[in-house]
Amino acid sequence: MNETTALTAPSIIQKSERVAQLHRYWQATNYLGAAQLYLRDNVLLERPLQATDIKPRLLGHWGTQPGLNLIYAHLNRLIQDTDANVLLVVGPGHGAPAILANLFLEGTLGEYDPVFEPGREGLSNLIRQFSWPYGLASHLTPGTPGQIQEGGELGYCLSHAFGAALDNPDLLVACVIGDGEAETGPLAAAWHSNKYLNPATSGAVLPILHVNGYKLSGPTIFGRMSNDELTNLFTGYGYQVRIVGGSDPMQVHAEMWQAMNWAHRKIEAIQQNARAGMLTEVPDWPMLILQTPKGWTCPLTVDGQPIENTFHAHQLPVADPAGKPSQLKTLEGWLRSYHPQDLFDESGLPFEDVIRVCPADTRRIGMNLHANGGQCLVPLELPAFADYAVPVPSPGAVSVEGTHTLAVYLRDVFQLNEVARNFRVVCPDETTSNRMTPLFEATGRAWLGPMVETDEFLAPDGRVMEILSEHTCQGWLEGYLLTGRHGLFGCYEAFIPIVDSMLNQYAKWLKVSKETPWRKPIASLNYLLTSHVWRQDHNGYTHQVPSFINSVVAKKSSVARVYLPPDANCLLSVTDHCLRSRDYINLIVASKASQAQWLSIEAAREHCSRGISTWAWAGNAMNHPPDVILAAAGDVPTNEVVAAAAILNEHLPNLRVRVVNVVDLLTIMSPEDHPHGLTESAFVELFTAEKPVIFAFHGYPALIHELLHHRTAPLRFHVRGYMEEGRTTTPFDMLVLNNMSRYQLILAALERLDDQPGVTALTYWCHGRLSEHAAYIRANGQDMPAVLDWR
Ligand SMILES: Cc1ncc(C[n+]2csc(CCOP(=O)(O)OP(=O)(O)O)c2C)c(N)n1
Ligand SMILES: [Mg+2]
Repeated sequence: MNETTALTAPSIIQKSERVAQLHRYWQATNYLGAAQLYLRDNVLLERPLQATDIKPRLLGHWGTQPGLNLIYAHLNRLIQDTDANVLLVVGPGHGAPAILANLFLEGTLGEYDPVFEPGREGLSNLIRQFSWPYGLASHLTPGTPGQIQEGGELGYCLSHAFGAALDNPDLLVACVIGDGEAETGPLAAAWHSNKYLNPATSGAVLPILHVNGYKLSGPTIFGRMSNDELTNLFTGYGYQVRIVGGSDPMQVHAEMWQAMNWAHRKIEAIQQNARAGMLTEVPDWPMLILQTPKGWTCPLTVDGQPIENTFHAHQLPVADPAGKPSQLKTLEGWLRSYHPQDLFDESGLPFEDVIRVCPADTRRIGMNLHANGGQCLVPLELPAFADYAVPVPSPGAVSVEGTHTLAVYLRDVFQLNEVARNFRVVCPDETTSNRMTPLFEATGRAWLGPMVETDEFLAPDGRVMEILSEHTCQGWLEGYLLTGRHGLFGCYEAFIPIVDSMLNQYAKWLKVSKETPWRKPIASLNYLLTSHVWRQDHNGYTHQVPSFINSVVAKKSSVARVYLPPDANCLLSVTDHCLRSRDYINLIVASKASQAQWLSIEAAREHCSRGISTWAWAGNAMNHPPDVILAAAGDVPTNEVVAAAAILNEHLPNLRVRVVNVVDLLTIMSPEDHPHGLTESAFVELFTAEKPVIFAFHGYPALIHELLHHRTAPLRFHVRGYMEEGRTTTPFDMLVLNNMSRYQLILAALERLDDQPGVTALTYWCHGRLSEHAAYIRANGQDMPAVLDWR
């Protein structure tokens, strides 16, 4: 659409009149934003401002607000003129009062919560409830209509925006990035998302870098770069850059109006070209850089100190209006500078022309369907996982690479959902290494950049998203899930803690979403961690980090789930379950190495649905009470426990050993602590009330003690796991180094048994084996045959 048609679209009002209206709207949002920070009464300044009108606790941020309001106003105008379907992602989520002010004026806030309906009462509620205990939060939250991120922790808006745009061809995701935020590593990496977004099949992202010059108490790097430097940098990233800047509102409005039209036209041209089959390279998507003063329109100085356009404007330009009469006057002058009486009538409603820039109905930003992703969720069509089963004639009879088996199943998930286009895998370039190459029989690796003959599996429309940035992988997937689609994050176990902090924020989002009545359930965030701590044959100590389990377990029990499938059939069952689940963070840890298989697919289904069960075939207690219990959680620990039980049975046939396997880790927690926790009676049925339990765990042993805290007689649980002992060595030596080899598990059991014939001999035998192992690997460079050939 060109400028002329844009002008005639909604009405015949002259552009200058519309700019004036847009400005009045901006003034109204600025007024409401500032008022939210300070006022508990006299919200429209109908009488002189008094100290008692000021909130007792002043919280919140002003500095980012005028820029956010300006962007929102101009997006509204663009939507009116083009009918664009705009999802707004706001990096500086600390500017919540600005976004709330816009949602209030467009009416959506009141539609979600009648307490904020337009009118005097709603307006008072908005202003009073901001930052009030149990009122509106000082950051964006899942309770904010139209939003898919809180922005509390900075750095993720751009990857979220790209994740939201994927496979949403009609969506325009406008993304406001703070200039401080743009200094973060995750944000810096996310610029490259343009190499993955196919304009033929996906929507567009319009990045708007909000250069107000300052972060919290210092200048920003971007704020002190010249326009040439900025243009060169972002041109190098592949964007067409347009800079809008100034401190004269009317000039900025005029430039921003044009810039928005320019960006929209560029986006349309890129999409039309690609959709006509003419995509040949990474499109040069438009981006805007908005340079306006931090805290724009607040007092220039307060008590002689410069405020506007300095870092002092970040939070509260006027720090103590209730305590200092001079500051009360300054605040009143500032608030009155917006002329609230000219913006709102006596009933507290905005004058009609003030909100004429707001789009109608579902085009309002607060009403964007995709922001409440559960509303657009189409369940995945999943193949019957049993069709992919590994035949297991008897426990341990065959060995396979579990992730390869799973990849064949996931390949068909891609195929079955090819038309719905609602499933993606993200991964920091490890899909092949993780033995998941079968995925590429169904789809490619997304890639719009240049390709050479020796590349493998690259495709402009690939659904496996590989970038060596765990942050970007996580951000894309979050954006994709939050807008109602499905996915899986495949990652080396050692490097997933890079996104630990993103996990924290996402878990908080999910918890609060579940408590927000209008948020519909979305597909769970599924992690598949392979290449795990116990099988780092060629990477060694740096790649041995099982700490992500601790991170997930620490999250609210309503969202955290941890699965340690002991073999490929269990991995299939668990993954099928996770892909069907909603609103959880599912952590699956499974080795990519070839491993013994234990359960038939029927037995795997049964075991996984219980989450924990006795493996009668692996022990010898049958229906009798056991003398000792060997428990395992994790594929490698399972192998050791099964081996230890077999050796015990061979050497001490009268000793009753029970083997318990844990696939759903949190079943061992008490039901008061986690919804998956077994009842105490079921727990005692498995572990007895007093017998010793030797527990081999995939991760750090202290975690199991923590999880068992409320269980019957927890001190009889003796946990072995990773103790930060590692190096480049054999797989079995890793177990020995960490005291979790079969021989050490047996020794741990024997220590806790009453003396009985054979115990001393077996103790000597185990020590002998350990000495033999130490000598053997040093001499031969691999594990001894007794271990390698054991079935
Ligand atoms: C990752 C992260 N580090 C630090 C902070 C603390 N913090 C909150 S706001 C802010 C400054 C943000 O500056 P900018 O992105 O430029 O936003 P604006 O100027 O628009 O307020 C900082 C450092 C944070 N929220 N997230
Ligand atoms: Mg800034």
